[in-house]
Amino acid sequence: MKIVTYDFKTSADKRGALSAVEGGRDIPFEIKRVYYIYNTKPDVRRGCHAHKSLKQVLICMKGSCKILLDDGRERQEVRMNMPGKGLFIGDMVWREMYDFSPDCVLVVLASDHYTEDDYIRNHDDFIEAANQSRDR
Ligand code: T46
Repeated sequence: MKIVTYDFKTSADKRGALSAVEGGRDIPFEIKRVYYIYNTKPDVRRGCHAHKSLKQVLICMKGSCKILLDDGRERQEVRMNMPGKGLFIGDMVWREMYDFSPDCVLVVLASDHYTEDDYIRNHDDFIEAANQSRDR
């Protein structure tokens, strides 16, 4: 599985750092929703689902966490700890987020509004759907 990441334009000087993310330029979809995950408790695992059509870019604004990506054939772990970097997660990719540092703030840019209908929350159902979409 090819892991796609983006390095956002970052300006750092003696005052600190500023990273910029521009819709229509830096993100491969129109951003329709932004949400953020924070105050995560120790030893929790979030995500554990795939999306039928949603595409997202995850940015770890503060702290660190790990993301497991599973396309039904391969699984890869990505460590997130740089606010100037984005991780693309396409449709039909199972994701799990874990090992959150207590200060972790994970911002997500999403290609569509929230709807529970887009989630596949059972891993066996995901494998079946991933195999079917590959056979098509
Ligand atoms: C994803 C990973 C990276 C909303 O009301 N609006 C929203 O936009 C979202 C994302 C969630 N919610 C509600 C639904 C649940 O009652 O917030 C609650 C927690 O959501 P969930 O358990 O799905 O959160 P995570 O961290 O397991 O997964 C989230 C996203 O849902 C998911 O799309 O890819 O972050």
